[in-house]
Amino acid sequence: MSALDLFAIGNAIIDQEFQVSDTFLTEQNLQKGTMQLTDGDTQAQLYSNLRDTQLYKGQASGGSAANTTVAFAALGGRAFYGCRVGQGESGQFYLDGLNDVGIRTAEQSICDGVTGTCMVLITPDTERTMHTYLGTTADLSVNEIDYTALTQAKWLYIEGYLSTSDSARQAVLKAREVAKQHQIQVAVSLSDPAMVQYARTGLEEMLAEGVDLLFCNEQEALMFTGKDSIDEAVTQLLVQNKTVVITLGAKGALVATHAEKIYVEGRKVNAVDTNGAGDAFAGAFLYAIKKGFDLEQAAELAILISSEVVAQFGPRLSIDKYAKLLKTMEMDLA
Ligand code: 26A
Repeated sequence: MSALDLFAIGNAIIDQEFQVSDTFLTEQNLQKGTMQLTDGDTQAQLYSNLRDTQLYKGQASGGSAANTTVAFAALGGRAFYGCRVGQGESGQFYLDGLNDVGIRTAEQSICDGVTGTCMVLITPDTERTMHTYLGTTADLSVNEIDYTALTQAKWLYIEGYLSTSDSARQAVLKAREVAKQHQIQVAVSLSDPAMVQYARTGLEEMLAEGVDLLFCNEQEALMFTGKDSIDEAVTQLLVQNKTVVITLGAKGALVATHAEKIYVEGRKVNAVDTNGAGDAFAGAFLYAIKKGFDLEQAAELAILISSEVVAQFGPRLSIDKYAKLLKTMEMDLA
């Protein structure tokens, strides 16, 4: 039996969350709903403006694939996170956030440089705008990945966000090679419309001949395929990928394979912050698959967990909440 259910590779980023006004975004030349990459000095200036004028909601470990892995582990899965953090307090805070949920990390994850930081700005319409300084995670490479641990996993999960970094892409390509040799299933998330727009070649390289499970949202699916409708986009994505899962925000999700297309409705919640909803969705979906749920049930669990993420601040739920929600669903199924 595999000792690990999931080996994920992704950026290590600490989120600083603020509730901001629309005017603030305009003043700072930030485009709502986007993720923008920046340098350390520019981010420090923005942080100082934020602290002076906007409402600080706190610090949380983020990083898209890490949020996914946390949901997966908190639901009961055995997981490993391959990442790169800086030495010192921030890096330790970041790894502790993973290890506390039982996620294993490699010693070689701690490197020179500073841990990545993301300013997550939440406007009153619950939309999130991100301003990311990658720091040392930009240099994530084959050296930080424990490929021996990977051989013990059933699934490899890769975030599309890695597509901008040459060294991270090399790490991903090697991981895919190992996955192929060991019959490990592969899941990839397209991560962000900005990646589809600006790092398409890198994404295509990471997707290679297709994957077992592809996660994306509506906008990413349309942009990536160049199609006008979700139906056409799905057909195109299924040419190379076995299962495609498209999140549709409040409308729910669509799961498609060559054999079937399943729409699962969203749940009505009092939304306050959409940050990390897609990440939690992927983690819960993967966990449900591992647990033997069918695709529809997997989407239902994923929607249940991600709708709770939307109803609170920050990309992760308190740890005991994931398993409680799973129990509720299992009781409904019984
Ligand atoms: C390469 N970039 C820009 C990123 C990210 C990122 N995760 C990986 N790579 N920029 C922001 N995030 C994370 O996305 C989560 C929400 O989906 C943030 O840390 C946030 O927790």
